[in-house]
Amino acid sequence: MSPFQLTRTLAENAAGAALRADVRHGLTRTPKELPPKWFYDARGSELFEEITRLPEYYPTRAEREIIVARASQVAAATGARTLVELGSGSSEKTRHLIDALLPDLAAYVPVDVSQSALEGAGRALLAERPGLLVHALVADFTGGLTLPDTPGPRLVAFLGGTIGNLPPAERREFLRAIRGMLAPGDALLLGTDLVKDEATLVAAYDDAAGVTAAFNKNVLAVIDRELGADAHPEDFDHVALWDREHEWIEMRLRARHPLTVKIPELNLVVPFGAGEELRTEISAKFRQDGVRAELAAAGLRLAHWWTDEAGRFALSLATA
Ligand code: AVJ
Repeated sequence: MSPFQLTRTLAENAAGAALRADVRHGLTRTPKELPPKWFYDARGSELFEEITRLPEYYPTRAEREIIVARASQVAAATGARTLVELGSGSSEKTRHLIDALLPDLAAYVPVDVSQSALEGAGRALLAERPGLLVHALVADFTGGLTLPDTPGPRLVAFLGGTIGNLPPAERREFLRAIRGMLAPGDALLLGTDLVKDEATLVAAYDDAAGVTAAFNKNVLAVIDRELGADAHPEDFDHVALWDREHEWIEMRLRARHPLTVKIPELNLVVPFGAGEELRTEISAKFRQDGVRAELAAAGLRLAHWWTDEAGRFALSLATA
């Protein structure tokens, strides 16, 4: 058996159909809204990698610090033989986890919607870790997953704070779906960004170099390319704000003047008033009590809570 396998549970055209549905729904409602997953074409993924290196964007460095410090404790607590990573992207932080789980680790199962990201990361990893089975899944994991038949116990990792992109009701559903994938003795490793002072949070989503602004506007380029639309990035301003009631960051695109966006593939003309905003992302920030309660509501028990030295970000280990 080849040490690299790839299973696609996402139809080639599923992404296209989902984009059309999201754009039609999100741009014909008030207020206008698009889900953040459409940022991540090749250019958007590159811009996100650039964001993770910005001085203002602390979450990636903070989470890496925790993983490096705690990987051996994760290994001891879980004894995992299969590591499943949801939204694996470049798998960069996961390497530390994999190295701590070896030699018991039999399989690494990265799950992502991007086949190219999976192939690149999977092959790079294999070159360095011969003997490890990498079974990549091209899948949309938001509705739960059928996992390949690899040895337990399993550790499911969902890192980066990406769970914060889901509004509370979707988070509930998502955690329940993860719970449904776990057998007794399996565990979830969850990364969450933490509530902190507003200036630090806003700067992380509105950097001085304008990389996050370019990332935000990239969703317009995706719509233009995929749906033949005529949105112009220069007609919009990047907005990042802290919603203190919901304790989340919102990113928006604000029309600089009255304009229309034509979307021929949807037979749609979308008017924007001057200053009208399109919400493109929420990124929720958490507290320990909230994480514990959300896990418990899904039938998961918080077993470990680790933060970086500065207390900016948390890694939770939960058991089924
Ligand atoms: C990768 C989803 C965790 O919400 O902080 C970075 C994406 N958006 N800058 C986040 C993002 C703007 C990021 N996540």
